[in-house]
Amino acid sequence: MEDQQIATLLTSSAQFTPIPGFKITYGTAGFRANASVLSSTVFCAGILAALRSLKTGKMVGLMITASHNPIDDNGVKIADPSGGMMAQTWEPFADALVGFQSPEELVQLVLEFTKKEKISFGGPKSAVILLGRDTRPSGKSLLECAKRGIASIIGAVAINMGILTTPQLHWMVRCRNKDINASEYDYFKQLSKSFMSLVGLNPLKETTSSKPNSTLLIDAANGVGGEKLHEVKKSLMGIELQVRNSGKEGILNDGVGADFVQKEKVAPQGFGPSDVGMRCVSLDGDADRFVYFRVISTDSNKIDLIDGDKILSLFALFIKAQLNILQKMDDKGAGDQFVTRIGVVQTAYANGASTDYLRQLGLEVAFTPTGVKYLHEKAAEYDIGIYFEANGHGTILFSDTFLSMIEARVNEPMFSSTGSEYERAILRLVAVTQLINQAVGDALSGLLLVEAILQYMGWSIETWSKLYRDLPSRQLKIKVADRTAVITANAETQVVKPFGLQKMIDSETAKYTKGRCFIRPSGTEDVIRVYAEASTQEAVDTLAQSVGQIVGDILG
Ligand code: G16
Repeated sequence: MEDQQIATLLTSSAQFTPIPGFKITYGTAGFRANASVLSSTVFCAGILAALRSLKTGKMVGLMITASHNPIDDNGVKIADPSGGMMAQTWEPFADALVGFQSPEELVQLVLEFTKKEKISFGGPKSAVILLGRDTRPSGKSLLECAKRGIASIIGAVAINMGILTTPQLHWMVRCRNKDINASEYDYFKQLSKSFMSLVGLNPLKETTSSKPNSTLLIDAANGVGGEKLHEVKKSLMGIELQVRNSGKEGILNDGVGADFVQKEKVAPQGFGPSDVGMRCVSLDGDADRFVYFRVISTDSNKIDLIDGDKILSLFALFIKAQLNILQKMDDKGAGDQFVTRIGVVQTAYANGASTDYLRQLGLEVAFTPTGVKYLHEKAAEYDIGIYFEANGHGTILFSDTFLSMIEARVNEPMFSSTGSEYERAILRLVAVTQLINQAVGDALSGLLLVEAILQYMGWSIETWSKLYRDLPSRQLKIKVADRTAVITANAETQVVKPFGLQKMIDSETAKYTKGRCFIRPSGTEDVIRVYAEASTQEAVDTLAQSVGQIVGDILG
């Protein structure tokens, strides 16, 4: 068997040797680069996915996307059987594999790794990989490269799920490994069913004056989210989704989308002064992130941004409110205490005001480096873990213990689904566990949860926005000769290398009231990112500019 496997790998890899000198690593969210140089990388990712499936004995996912990056870029990432990101312990092998210089070297890398990981070829279980891609023009041909990589592992099976959002693919992998039906139809059905049941459990408001506007304007970044939202819309009631930038109006992520709106803090194309007073949301290119905004000026594109930190705060408030109802009833002898450890997870990009607010709510706040793979892992340590990056990437995780606890309550003989506020609080939590995508951040399910909660609270977008006041902040991207020259520590808040750079950043930051500033190499774009906060917008703009200048001077 091994001889046959070696021969297959030698033949297939001979057609995919990497471009000499091209270096790529498994970054914040998989491999990403200009699509024209990715064939060999995606071929290797196919092999990697097949090996991962053989190792775990379960289905894995392979998604072709570069999410928020420009249209000419593309990328590939692997979803583990849980639906989460590939185990980080496999990243060094992934990096070595894509750097192979000859078919013989690739075979050697695969043999060494499979020996170390005790993966055997030709065993009773074969590898199964679910494939998905977003709407990028390069996606179709890159998917073929992935299939060729998968076919290089004898017996591995690729199932093409077609054009999907990234979270849809992660969700499908998670569900199928639990023997739950997971077609695209099932995904849409679950979203609409859980949304409608959540909204149906809202307290009846006596007046209509506090009801939020039922129309939501959506910027779909000219990406895959647009066409999927048209499907979601078909089965929803009580909310009107008006989708713009759904693909034909412009270029993917160009002046549109969550990344643009969050970084530039202006309305995306297709939105403007005529939208003043409306609640708006912006997705990114593969619909795994979302931020809300409202246009605030009748003569400019200025917006009030409601970012991932405020989405996190809204989710945390709602969940806490439900748990409070349960605990109050438990205190009156309604059953065992609900002992629930809630944790929220943020990154250094979280606005300082949001962290203060969450702590005032009595929540435990943890920090990790940028990248869903880190936040997700941390959030999974709690009974209820809510994680969000300021850029709108996040979700809520519920532990198995918590899920069994609420399930047990629902199954109590006296439980009535039309009953008390206690019972309705339980059912709301059940609906949230079904609506939110627990595999990964998902703009479609996330925005429906926001909408349901705003209806529950009877809040307008302004009320939500006023939960706390963001400290003025600014983000910049600096092009440098080699971004890997920057090494950071302490959840990316301190530069360790180049030596001396952190001292310069510190002395610049010290000049500003409430100043905070850090830099880090992006894991998805070829840039160094600068983030700054200070007490006024003017001050923070100057701070970011001067640190950007220092970075440019030192790193060239
Ligand atoms: C990806 C990751 C996010 C990360 C973002 C930016 O998002 O999934 O966790 O925040 O990249 O990363 P970096 O600052 O390293 O470039 P997406 O939406 O592009 O997949």
